[in-house]
Amino acid sequence: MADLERIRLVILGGAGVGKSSIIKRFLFKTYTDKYRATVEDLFNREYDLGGVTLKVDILDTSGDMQFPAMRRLSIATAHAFMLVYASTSASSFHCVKQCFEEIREQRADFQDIPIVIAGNKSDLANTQREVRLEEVTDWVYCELPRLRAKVLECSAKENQHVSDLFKTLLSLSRFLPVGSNNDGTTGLKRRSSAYVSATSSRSRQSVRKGVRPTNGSAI
Ligand SMILES: Nc1nc2c(ncn2[C@@H]2O[C@H](COP(=O)(O)OP(=O)(O)O)[C@@H](O)[C@H]2O)c(=O)[nH]1
Ligand SMILES: [Mg+2]
Repeated sequence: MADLERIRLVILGGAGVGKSSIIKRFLFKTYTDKYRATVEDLFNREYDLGGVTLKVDILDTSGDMQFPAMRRLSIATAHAFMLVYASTSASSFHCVKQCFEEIREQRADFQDIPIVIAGNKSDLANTQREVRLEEVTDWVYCELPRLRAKVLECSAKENQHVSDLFKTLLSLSRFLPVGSNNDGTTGLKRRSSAYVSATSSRSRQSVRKGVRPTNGSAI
């Protein structure tokens, strides 16, 4: 029987930055311009990594602070985070910094947790940009140099770099070969410490099961 690995990705960031759109683009290849606020949604997918079944849970969160208990639980149980801002909104980058502070406060192992910072709405950046990519990379690499973190710009609307966000998270989590990221880590080597500490946690949210990829290579 194949070995089973499990990873829980938690998506955080301000309201309206495109967290749900990124997930829907990635899992269901759909996109809508309509906005519907999220409370919390859990999706899951399984991938066959050649003898190892990788179960990926993706937790979509609300962008506001109305549900502090849910938020604390989501941070406590994450193996990896995607922090999303919109390149068109300076305040949304500020919100990402706040999310990171929450992670730092709650997780003693924060330096070991894979984090991808996603600058969404890059399709609007030519005309409406408020956050420069260098500003974000400076923040990550100067202020938080030892973190397992990467920054990527993306567009859920135009499907740019959306799957790269998830590939990078799994690479940083050591589940996929890092390939061109060239950061010295190697693939399928070991779990993050966060993985071990949260393995037995159970989700209390409603679960929407994603369709199992037939070729196991959607990521
Ligand atoms: N132009 C543009 N709009 C986007 C993009 N991603 C999401 N949106 C829009 O931004 C709004 C908020 O998206 P949503 O995914 O619900 O944000 P969330 O609150 O972070 O989950 C919606 O109207 C989306 O259609 C994108 O990449 N480009
Ligand atoms: Mg949402």
